[in-house]
Amino acid sequence: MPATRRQFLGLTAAAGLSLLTGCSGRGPSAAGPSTAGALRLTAAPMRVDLAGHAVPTWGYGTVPGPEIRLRAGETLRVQLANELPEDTTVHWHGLTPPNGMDGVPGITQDPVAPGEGFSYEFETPVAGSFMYHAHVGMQLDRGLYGPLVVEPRTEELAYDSEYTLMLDDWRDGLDDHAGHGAESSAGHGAEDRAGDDPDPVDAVSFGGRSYPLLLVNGRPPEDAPVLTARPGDRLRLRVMNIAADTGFRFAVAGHRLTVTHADGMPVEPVTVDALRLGMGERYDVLVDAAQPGGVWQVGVQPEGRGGWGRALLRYTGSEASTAPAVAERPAELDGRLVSYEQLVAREPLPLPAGAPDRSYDLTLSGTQIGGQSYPDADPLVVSDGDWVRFTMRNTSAKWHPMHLHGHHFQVLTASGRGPVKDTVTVPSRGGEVTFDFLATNPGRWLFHCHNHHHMEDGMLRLVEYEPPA
Ligand SMILES: [Cu+2]
Repeated sequence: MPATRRQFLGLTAAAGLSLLTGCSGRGPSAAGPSTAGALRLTAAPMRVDLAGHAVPTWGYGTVPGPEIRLRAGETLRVQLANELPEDTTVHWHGLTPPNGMDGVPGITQDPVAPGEGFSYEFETPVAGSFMYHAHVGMQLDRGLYGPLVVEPRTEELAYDSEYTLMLDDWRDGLDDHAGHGAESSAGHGAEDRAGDDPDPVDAVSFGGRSYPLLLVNGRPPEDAPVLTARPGDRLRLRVMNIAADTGFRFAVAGHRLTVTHADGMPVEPVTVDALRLGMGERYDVLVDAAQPGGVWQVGVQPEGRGGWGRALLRYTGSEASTAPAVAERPAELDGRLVSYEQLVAREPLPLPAGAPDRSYDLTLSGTQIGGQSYPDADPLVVSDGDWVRFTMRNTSAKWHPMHLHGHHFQVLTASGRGPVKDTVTVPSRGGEVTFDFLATNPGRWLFHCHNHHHMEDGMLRLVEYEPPA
């Protein structure tokens, strides 16, 4: 294994590496209490520097929070300390822990009160690019999120360095900074309801609230994070959408993207010009630094609203090169977009032959799932061992990224081997997506839209395992 691959150049890694536990490859210690060596994650009020404006927010010390990185089969141990003035929990987005570790207040655990703590501990057998975030009310809309990477025991991909890029929409703490880089298609307080807004028919829109800033790794476009590459290097980018209300298009000027993982799960490599990520979705891509040098725009464009986010790809030896203008838009954003139909799972779910044991047809309408809004909603009942199929048809005007806790599902595509994911975006105005999963993780799990405003408005159902007969 080349040494360079071990140099994790994640832009959040400086904070993360010093906090890493259990990443030595030696495995968890057999002796001592389980909290020994636990990563301490403190949720507290803080300030984040947005291009020179220090604005108040809540976070885990930095925005994003420290990168948590471990290897497949190791045990995640996080000691959460709550120094916020209200309850909190941590959810491990995309991981499939036992139900009691899933971090959903009132469903899988008691909320963690101010001044209290909670120990999260579970094995992480599946490698991938994941995220952690608070799961109480709109806390995610602040800075309470971070990246979580589980490395495989044996890395099959060859690359020289890697970066994690977390894309976010931001308004926290900006109330006193009106006009600070603000550009929004909706006025402040122009709160929409999914499904009855005036979007043009062909618009791709994931939300409608006002977000003055779009951040990449906690930084606005005027203070863009920088990825560096030597000519000829191959970079791995883990691109994650942690926004509350914004779907993004993502491209690197002058470079193409080879998709290797969807929501952390491996797919047959597909080379595209741009990604589209609904909230909660992640893609791993390889980027060949095939240009002779220069500084290149990594463009992050919100779907269906104004605003702009970016990072920069800088070739070493190009320090004197002029950086692209802040708003320079890569032409690749209009190129070939990744689609679920193009993606073929390298490790499909072991679905049996025949037909699903249970099927649910769920219309997404407004902020209802199957005609019901939580908490006035029936659980979607499954039995341990079931092969379950969800078919979603979206009749609203918003695109809805639907996220299932505790399970990976397989998206049904023409190939019969669609990508294995945990969040899937259902297009608006008649868009339809079907996925299958195996009910092998008993408990009560959330199935919800990852637009947190939609979720707060009730776009959530519980998937509940029947008690064993
Ligand atoms: Cu939604």
